[in-house]
Amino acid sequence: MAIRTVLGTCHHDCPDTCGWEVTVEDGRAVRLRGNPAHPYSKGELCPKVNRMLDRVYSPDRVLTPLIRDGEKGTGTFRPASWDEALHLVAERVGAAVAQHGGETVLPWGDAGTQGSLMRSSLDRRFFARLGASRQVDSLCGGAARNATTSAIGSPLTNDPLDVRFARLVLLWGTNTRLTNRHLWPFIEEARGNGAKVVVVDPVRTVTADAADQFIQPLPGTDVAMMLAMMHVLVRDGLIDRDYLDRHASGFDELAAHVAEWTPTRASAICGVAAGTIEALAHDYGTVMPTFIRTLIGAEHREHGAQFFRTLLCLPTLTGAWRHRGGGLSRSVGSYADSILDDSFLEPVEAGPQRRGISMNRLGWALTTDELDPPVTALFVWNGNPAATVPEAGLIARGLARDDLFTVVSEQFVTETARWADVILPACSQIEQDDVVPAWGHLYLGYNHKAIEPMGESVPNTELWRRLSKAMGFDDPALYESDESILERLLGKVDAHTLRSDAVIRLPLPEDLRPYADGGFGTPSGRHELASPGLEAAGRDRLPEYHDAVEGPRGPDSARFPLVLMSPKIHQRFLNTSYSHIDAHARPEGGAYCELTEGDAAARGIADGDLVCVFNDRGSVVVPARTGPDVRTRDGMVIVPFGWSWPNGPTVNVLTSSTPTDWGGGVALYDTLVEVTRSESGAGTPRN
Ligand SMILES: Nc1nc2c(c(=O)[nH]1)N[C@H]1C(S)=C(S)[C@@H](COP(=O)(O)OP(=O)(O)OC[C@H]3O[C@@H](n4cnc5c(=O)[nH]c(N)nc54)[C@H](O)[C@@H]3O)O[C@H]1N2
Ligand SMILES: Nc1nc2c(c(=O)[nH]1)N[C@H]1C(S)=C(S)[C@@H](COP(=O)(O)OP(=O)(O)OC[C@H]3O[C@@H](n4cnc5c(=O)[nH]c(N)nc54)[C@H](O)[C@@H]3O)O[C@H]1N2
Ligand code: SF4
Ligand SMILES: [Mo]
Repeated sequence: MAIRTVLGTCHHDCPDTCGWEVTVEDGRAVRLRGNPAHPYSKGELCPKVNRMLDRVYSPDRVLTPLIRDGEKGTGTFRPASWDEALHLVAERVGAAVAQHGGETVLPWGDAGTQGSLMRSSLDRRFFARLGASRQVDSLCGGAARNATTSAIGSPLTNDPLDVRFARLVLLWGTNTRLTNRHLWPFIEEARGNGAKVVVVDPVRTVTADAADQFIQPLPGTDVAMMLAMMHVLVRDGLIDRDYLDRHASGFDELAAHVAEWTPTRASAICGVAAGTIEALAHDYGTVMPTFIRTLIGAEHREHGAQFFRTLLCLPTLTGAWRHRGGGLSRSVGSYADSILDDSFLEPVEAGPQRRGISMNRLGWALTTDELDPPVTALFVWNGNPAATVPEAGLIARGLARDDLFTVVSEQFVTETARWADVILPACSQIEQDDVVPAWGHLYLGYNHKAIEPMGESVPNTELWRRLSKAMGFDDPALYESDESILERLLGKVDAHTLRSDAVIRLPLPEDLRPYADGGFGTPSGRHELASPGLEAAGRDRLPEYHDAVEGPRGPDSARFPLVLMSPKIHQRFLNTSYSHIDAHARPEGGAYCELTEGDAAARGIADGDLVCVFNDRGSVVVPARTGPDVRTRDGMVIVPFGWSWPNGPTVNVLTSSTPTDWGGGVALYDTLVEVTRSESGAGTPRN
């Protein structure tokens, strides 16, 4: 029997980018476990990926091309050969382009795999050659990156692993123990050395349960709390004058502004006691070093950019950037971006720029009559937008259009693939080579193919090559090999060690404190606390609190008085991935609506009752969860994100697609709903 061990790297859209090893016996993967030599994940994976082989060998895998063989959306398909499927795609897409022009084609791809080759490479050239519309904006990360770059001139922040040197850790809008679980041991290490861990989150998460202190503001109100913290820091002289003099500007203006923001004023907005805000500010201003960790959650808000911009002021006021274990850390993907330069994959645009369509407004794009040309051909890969993008009811209505031709590259018949005209089978990560940058640490992973592609599935790069050929395109750049792309991508790293160990640290200093001695990326090199640049761009010159329109004080709050939080909360799902696999879905127990006893009693709802959660966009019907230990607070309900066909309702039929304040992101957590008891029936999208 031939037994091999193959090193690889997890591809999921997760900050941890763990290293794994696959044991292969006679060509079949029999075991997948953590690579103990990986310096960050240290041999541990997670409850999702520990069982990934169930997914690889699932009887539900799509293993041949499938062509629709019934009404759209019914999930009725027949197997076909690649030749037949590609021929159909070329014919239908060719006709759409001939009738409407290339921009009638809309690409929609996300981070279902984070590998550089499979996430986004030849697709860019393929769609440029087609003259397709460009996919713009981001469901994840874009708002925070824009905000950080606008505020301090660069997307870069501190190495998350430096949290181990901290004495005060603020986990602000991140659910570390669930979403970034391999960082938790580094936080425990800090704790072992005496650090205090504070969680700030509107939801009492599993991370909050493990913290020394939990602060639960009303959703979307953190900026008021941060302004009041700055009020206390300035009032009580807990600031680093020397750092401010040398590396910031606009301090006096900011100080005058926050003088108005007493903890009492902020408390009335954020629902956190004034004394709690005072004490937190005191801790922040006196303990050293203080490390703020944040990720994605708080960007999904109407004022998501303002959150990041304001938070970044705190370490500048106290000079916390100076210290190892101080400062602020969010996604660190931009470090890898600057080292794996993939700009060679961007084709030079001939002629006028192709129009951009926001990936966050897919429902609008598929149903509006404002677009000329209309979208009549859609390609989806690396994502499940019918379940993961807000206004899912509108998306379903768009996908149902007879005059829309939809191609989905997938491993499974997802909620989105169910609407396809053609499904093309995609490899799983253990069936393909790739290099995988991380956004939760500074290591780069290599993924060696462990088994041959299952059935007729292909890696995404091969998909784009086949589509190019079917369309009759002859530019050689469309057919560049994986080896050639990898060689160009890896020019600045030790590719030999990367391949042999499957992990290397990015070539960056061990002690990475980007702003220890100033050096902000602004034109002045200073952190412009009062920002002329932002003002010129039509943004607030100073950090400001704004109510959300779709928030508790917005115009619709009388009809829909409850804020809906729809966070990732499941141990066994990764966004919607795995939610359709029974072995993962069953232990998660089903979707639900969690609400406080007060909000439940006011509506005559008891624990376990079936309830309808609704707004003008749609509704879902799920059991209520209530009791003394709920994770929410009055005025806020939780319906978890992650469920999708066939095991659960898509919460995104309810969520808002309002863009975030400075663009690029989407405010899906600023959504208002009402909840009533429901005697029966399934929810319906109203769009
Ligand atoms: N098990 C599991 N792990 C995952 C995922 C998964 O689906 N399942 N998804 C992965 C992906 S794609 C991502 S982007 C990361 C995300 O990682 P995180 O950003 O850590 O996770 P989120 O749940 O998006 O948001 C974190 C927290 O932000 C809180 N939040 C929302 N609004 C506000 C606010 O206004 N103020 C404050 N203070 N907090 C707020 C939410 O309640 C939530 O608990 O997780 C990754 N890891
Ligand atoms: N209500 C609500 N909505 C949210 C969020 C939330 O917290 N609440 N979170 C948002 C966030 S942060 C994110 S990142 C998005 C995630 O949204 P999506 O990216 O749409 O997430 P997934 O459901 O994980 O879909 C990934 C798909 O890619 C497929 N895939 C994996 N590998 C490959 C491959 O190699 N090739 C191809 N062709 N396909 C592959 C998988 O089978 C899977 O179906 O959702 C967002 N939507
Ligand atoms: S999903 Fe995240 S935590 Fe799980 S193995 Fe992959 S990278 Fe690690
Ligand atoms: Mo994400």
